Order: sequence, then C-alpha cells, then structure tokens
Amino acid sequence: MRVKRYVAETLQDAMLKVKMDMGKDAVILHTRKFKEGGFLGFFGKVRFEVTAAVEEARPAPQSPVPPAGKVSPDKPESQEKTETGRMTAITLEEPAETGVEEEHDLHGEIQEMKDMLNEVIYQIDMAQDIRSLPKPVQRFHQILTDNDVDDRLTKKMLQNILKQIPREEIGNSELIRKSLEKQVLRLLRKPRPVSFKKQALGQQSIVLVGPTGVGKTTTIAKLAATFSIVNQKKVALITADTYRVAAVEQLKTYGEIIGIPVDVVYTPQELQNAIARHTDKDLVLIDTAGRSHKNSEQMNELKTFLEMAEPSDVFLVLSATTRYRDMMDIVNSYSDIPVTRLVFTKLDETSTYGPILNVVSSTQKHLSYVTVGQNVPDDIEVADPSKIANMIMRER
Ligand SMILES: Nc1nc2c(ncn2[C@@H]2O[C@H](COP(=O)(O)OP(=O)(O)OP(=O)(O)O)[C@@H](O)[C@H]2O)c(=O)[nH]1
Ligand SMILES: [Mg+2]
Repeated sequence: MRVKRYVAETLQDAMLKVKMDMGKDAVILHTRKFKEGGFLGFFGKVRFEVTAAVEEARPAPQSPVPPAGKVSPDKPESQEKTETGRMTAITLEEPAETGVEEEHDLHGEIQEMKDMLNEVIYQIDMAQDIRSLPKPVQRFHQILTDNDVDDRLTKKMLQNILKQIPREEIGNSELIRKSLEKQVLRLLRKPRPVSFKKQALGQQSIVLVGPTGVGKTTTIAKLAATFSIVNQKKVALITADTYRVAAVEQLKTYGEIIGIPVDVVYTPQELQNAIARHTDKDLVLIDTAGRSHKNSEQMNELKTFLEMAEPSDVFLVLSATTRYRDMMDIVNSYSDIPVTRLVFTKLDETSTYGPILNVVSSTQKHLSYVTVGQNVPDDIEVADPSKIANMIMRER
C-alpha cells in the first residue's frame, strides 16, 4: 500500500491531486484544513491536506467499497476494515453501473459522508484556532459555548474581536466584552413589540403559532390583559384551536376574566369572517393549536388558515427550554409559514440564552416578547436585547 499526503488550496483540488496521482481507487485516510502563516491562525491562507492510500498492485477490479458502517454480505468484515482503513474513509471510485435507485442511494450516502467529513474538518479547524487564541478571548469562547451559542456564530464574533482590537490590547477583557456585546446586540436586532403608534393601521390581527405546550394560549392571555386593561385598547380573541375542548375553555375563561369577546372558528373561512367582524377593535389575537413540527399535514392546514386570515403579524412562539437542535428543526419546519416575529417563553425555566441569539440570527426575524413565568398578565416583557446579551455573556 502506498500512502501519500497532498496539500492544495481547496479540498476539491487536493482530491483532484489524489485522483490524478493515485487513480480512482485511492482511499482517503485523513483530511485536514489548516492555515499557513498569518496572525493567531486567523489571517493565514487556508490549505487542505488529504492523506490518501492506494493498493500498489491491485488484483482484478473489485466492486466499490461500501460506505462506512455498511458491510456487504459477501465480503468478510476484516477485509473491509483493511481496505477503508478508518470509519470516514471514502473511495474516489466512480459508482458502478447499478440500478437507478441503488445509484441514488450510493450518491446520497457519499454526500452524507462528505458532509460528515466536512463537519469533522470544521471541528478540527475550530479546535486548532481556539487553542491559538489569547487567553481572555479563549475565556469568552468558553462562555459563549457554555451558553449554547452556535459554534460558527461564536467563531465569527471572535474573529471580529481579533480584527477590531489592536494586538497590544488583546489581553483587555473589558474591551473584548464590549466588542462582543456590540456584536450580540447587532445580531439580536431591535425588538418589535405590538405598536399602536401608526393609527392608520386600524385593526391589527396577530396569530400565534408554535409547537405544542410552549405557552401560546397563556401568552395571548397576557397580551390581551395588558392591552385591554392597562392600555385601554379594544381587544378581541379568536381561537382556531378546536382540537381539544379544554383549549377552547381555556381561552374562554381568560376572555371572561379580562372581559373581552372570544370567538371559536373551525375553518379558514370562519376565521376570515371573524376577523372582519372585529374591525372596530384595535387588536385581534388569534390562538392556534400546537403543531408538531414533524406533522406536515398539520403544517399545511395552518398555512391555509393563514392564507385566508391574512393577519398583520404571525408570532412564532418558542420555548427557551427547547434544546438548540430541536429548536432549529422547529424553526425550519415553519419556513413555509409567513412568520413575522419571534416570542420566547419560559425564560424563567432556563439560564441558557444562546439559542435565542442563534434563532434570531438565522431567521433574521425580530424578537417581540419574552415570557418569564405562568402569571397572567405579569410574566411577559418586551424582549430586551441588552438583558439577553448580558445573560449570554455571563459566566456559568
Ligand atoms: N414557567 C413558565 N411556564 C409557562 C410560561 N408560559 C406558559 N407556561 C406554562 O406552560 C404550560 C402550557 O401553556 P399553554 O399556554 O397552554 O401552551 P400552548 O402553547 O397554548 O399549548 P397547546 O395549545 O397545547 O399547544 C402551562 O402550564 C403554562 O402555565 C412561562 O413563561 N414560564
Ligand atoms: Mg394553547
């Protein structure tokens, strides 16, 4: 077996070198992204190193090596291991002439492995860069990581710090903190709560959507009570959550306590009619049933409701207690829904605020409110980016 290392400016070029030199039977043993020269690894030139191996005198051509984790039944496992060398090994062999489906499968699996490999490269690259950072910057890296701020976002912010702060001042934690705070605030954007400033707007209708149990109905009650009792606005409630009798009862009870009407609608047409009936109101708040982001039928139904209702705003309600990965799955599943604002609930139940930053940054939607407890109407606040930024930069 011949083993050799190839370095190029892109991974594709390095792979091409391997293919040119070793042929399509080459097996990738290791891939690495690194930087040559520069300051603290940040301003260097990116290089890709690929270590590949090839059998020198290969016997008759064999069928392609199955992807990692898949062992073809007619080959002993030990043979697979010596051929691929390690779990992430990829052959450069063209797919054999198989049926269309098998070919698709193979392409899909190769793509999956490539993605995995890229993630590994990224992780290695990240770890190397972090170790070369000055200690105070490393400390902030740790804080952001502990607060579940997305790795890529963290790295981008730290890169900006290194660009902004002169080399001789890089030990100054206060400067780093200020630069970081500025960046976090910029990413969090200005909050956009419900506003009655533009009187010309007339009636505003707001639909709250989101996964089950995040606190949509409670948030509606908090908003309704605040605007109706404190701000003396004319408010009406509509619920399209007719899946559970208890859901209708829940909103009706709130309506009775606050002293405002509650309509129950079963179809998109009824929703449109109900909104039209309330043109004398300043604010119409519309509750919806919690959707499982994995149920596309429910999501389509919600879409139809919204297309008919044409609300002024759609608030996506997310619980701050949801794990970041799950939160991103939820956000992605709402990509067809015309969400205009974000509400985060249950901030009182977590001390990890990084996912709020991640979601705002990736969706580019404005925050409106955060909720901080079960009490109606007290436990709701207009989202305060400074507060959130401080929580994100707090040592845990
Ligand atoms: N700790 C805490 N609990 C909250 C908050 N907001 C809502 N809850 C609680 O979360 C639970 C679910 O609230 P709901 O308002 O019924 O949630 P929902 O999103 O309408 O639920 P579905 O209609 O079933 O999808 C209730 O026990 C609420 O009291 C909050 O900010 N903090
Ligand atoms: Mg509800």
